[in-house]
Amino acid sequence: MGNRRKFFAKAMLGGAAVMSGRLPLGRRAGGPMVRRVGEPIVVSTWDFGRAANVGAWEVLRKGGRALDAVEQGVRIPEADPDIQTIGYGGLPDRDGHVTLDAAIMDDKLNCGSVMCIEYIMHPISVARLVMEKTPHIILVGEGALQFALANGFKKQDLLTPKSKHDYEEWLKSAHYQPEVNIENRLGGKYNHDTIGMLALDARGDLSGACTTSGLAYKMHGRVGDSPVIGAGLYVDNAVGAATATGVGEEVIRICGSHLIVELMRQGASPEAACKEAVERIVRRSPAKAAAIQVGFLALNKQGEYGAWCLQKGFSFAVKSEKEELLIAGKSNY
Ligand code: SD4
Repeated sequence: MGNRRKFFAKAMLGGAAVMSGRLPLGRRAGGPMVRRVGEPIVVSTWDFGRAANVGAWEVLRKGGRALDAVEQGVRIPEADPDIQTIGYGGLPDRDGHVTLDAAIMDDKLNCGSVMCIEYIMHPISVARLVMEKTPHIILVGEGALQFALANGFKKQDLLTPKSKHDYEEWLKSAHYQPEVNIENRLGGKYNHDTIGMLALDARGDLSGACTTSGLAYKMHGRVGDSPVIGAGLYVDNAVGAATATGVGEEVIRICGSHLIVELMRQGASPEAACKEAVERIVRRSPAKAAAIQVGFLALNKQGEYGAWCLQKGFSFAVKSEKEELLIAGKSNY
């Protein structure tokens, strides 16, 4: 069996016990071993997380900060024109604007985010500057763009010919319905969505980053969960970190990432905490939950990681000194 298939198989095996509901919160469902302090690790959402993790690892392996690692890591998919869900090449909103959301959070509850920013390839770096250079946490739209330009970012057209073409095709029916794994159906090179990345550095400090072009063909001005601190991303250096992907409205409703960190604080494993967050979404509306995708990924202070999602098809990538994995997220459906 190839490595990739082996890892997927392992993930599915571990899932059987959890899905049967026999494990209460706080018990570990198999999962990776606890690592020693000083062993860095990075985890991130979807297949494109593998390439992003390599960028983050360059920082971590030299003893760099988790904060620098997550920024460097997610800049890789932000700059990739073939990824139609993040940064340059992202699919536009229904009016043809590529609007980006991003958030970053460090080990001291410092955080920064930009919402609905246009023309800037690396919103994550703007979010970091909001965190470090302003008394604020969030800048939106035109104000975020002005701030970026004043700080030396270049204004660029982010709509690639491929995304323009797909948008024009979509305009023919202009039917708006967030679909499960929609980008896969649109024939994108990568199967989905937002990158959320969480890292633990050699000092034992955690940070996280989350960046996206949001749901394709959303209403102009719509902001998802990704730049909302506590929804798409949350980091508490005493406990752990979590991030989200999928239909952001459902993640915001339950303050998904913050919820997961609080569940880990009470003793839940990363996977069990992610599963409980998904189940809150299901409990609210089983019918709706069956038709959308949401996935959560978490990393705790000990370097243990776990994920859970609504639908099959979510993957997450892991990189440490010892491991380089792509793992299938366990799911409800
Ligand atoms: C959003 N959570 O804007 C993001 C996008 C995403 O699957 O991950 N879609 O709602």
